[in-house]
Amino acid sequence: MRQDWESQIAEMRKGSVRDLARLITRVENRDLGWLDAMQMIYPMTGKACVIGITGSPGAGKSTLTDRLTRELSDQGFKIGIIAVDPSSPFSGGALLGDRLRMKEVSTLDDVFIRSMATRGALGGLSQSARDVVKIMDAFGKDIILIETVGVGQDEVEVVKAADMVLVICVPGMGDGIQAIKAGIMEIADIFVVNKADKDGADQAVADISAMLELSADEVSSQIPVLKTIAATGDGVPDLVTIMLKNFEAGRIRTSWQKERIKEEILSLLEKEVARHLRSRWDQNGNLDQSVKQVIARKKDPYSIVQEMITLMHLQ
Ligand SMILES: Nc1nc2c(ncn2[C@@H]2O[C@H](COP(=O)(O)OP(=O)(O)OP(=O)(O)O)[C@@H](O)[C@H]2O)c(=O)[nH]1
Ligand SMILES: [Mg+2]
Repeated sequence: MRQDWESQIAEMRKGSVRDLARLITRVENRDLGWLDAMQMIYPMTGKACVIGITGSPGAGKSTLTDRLTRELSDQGFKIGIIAVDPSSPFSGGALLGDRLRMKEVSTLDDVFIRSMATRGALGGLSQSARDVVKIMDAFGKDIILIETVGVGQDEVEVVKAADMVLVICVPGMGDGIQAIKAGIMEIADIFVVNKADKDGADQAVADISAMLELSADEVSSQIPVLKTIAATGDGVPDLVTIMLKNFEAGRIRTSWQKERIKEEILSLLEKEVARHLRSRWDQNGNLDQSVKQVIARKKDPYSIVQEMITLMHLQ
């Protein structure tokens, strides 16, 4: 089993896109030995810059991601894209839309796109995104763009995996900047007012700038607010320049690092312990047994949990 992972990782490192895709799938599925595989991959990571792109539905995130990819690709960067799809795995509509919009960039050399459904991720969405980031990093991607709608808590967690976060707004939102979750505004490193071809773009820039000035801390008042027309590519080169400058200046979220790693270890542990317990219980029939006892009112769920905790020497 270990050998199997090892050879796939070696092929991936040699540049096999097929093995890259399969590795991601196997890790997402939590195939046997996935933790070992990630252990092997981890030392190969740490090079890629991760950029979160978020904002309200339809703000133009995919279109902008496409433009950014082309621009960065032209400059010689190898790009990975993670598109977090807000729809359920069953509808797949938006997924198809994103695929179509990103079709052009997907044919570029050195661009690899991976879609991810909000629901159904075995290890949780944010952990899945973190795993995929690491695998793409080990593959040799320089920049990894993560597109996600900034609506749910899960999605907010996903962008927290990024070193830099772009929040995409559109004109005419007025107070509607609040349409984006408050938590998202706080993690923005760059604000982008997209669809600047529409009325009210300058007003939107002014609103956001005013909001940033209101917040007392110095960092917020230095956050850039840019206009783009993703549909035509206007403003995208300037955005790229600022993004690259931020990276060079080391203005990335190292402040989060500690929290992020702590959270990652805890959530991995939580999920893995639960998964192991569940599969062991499924196999030895203890869970079924306990359920029957509860139905017969011989036991209650609380004492069953208490017994398990004692058994695991957690208490
Ligand atoms: N007028 C105008 N339309 C734009 C611009 N950028 C994107 N659009 C259009 O806005 C619509 C939504 O664009 P997407 O890129 O799919 O937006 P999104 O934020 O990825 O959407 P979701 O992923 O569904 O939340 C599309 O019809 C785009 O063609 C722009 O700069 N100006
Ligand atoms: Mg999209």
